[in-house]
Amino acid sequence: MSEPSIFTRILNGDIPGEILLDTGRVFAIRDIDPQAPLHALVIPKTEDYRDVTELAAGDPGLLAEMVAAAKQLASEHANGEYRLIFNNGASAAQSVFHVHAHVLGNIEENKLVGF
Ligand code: DGP
Repeated sequence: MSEPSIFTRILNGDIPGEILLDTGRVFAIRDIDPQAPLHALVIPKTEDYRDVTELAAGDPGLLAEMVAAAKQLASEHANGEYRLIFNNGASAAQSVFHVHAHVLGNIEENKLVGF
């Protein structure tokens, strides 16, 4: 068994983190290095999928649950609009290989981050 991911350790309460949402199969935390007033990470509880390509092939329903969670976060913490980013692979800026979506909201005009 490999070590639990940093996100699983936050979910389990082993390291601190602000859990914003828990829908059963999906949870959300605030990003430690926010790039917008709302910057959350939506994460499936399973670590079976490294990235969104694997998730879309293996469990598209779970991917749809992630999108629904992103919308809920944007409604609760922003004006309902949101930017959704999946980094896929180290050369595409992915650093945690437990699939997650970045949800950004309330982005100031001309402050679009490039990650
Ligand atoms: P990515 O580069 O797409 O794999 O995104 C990983 C994100 O995870 C990155 O934006 C920072 C965030 N992150 C890493 N470690 C922690 C942590 O310990 N706590 C929280 N809240 N976020 C973390």
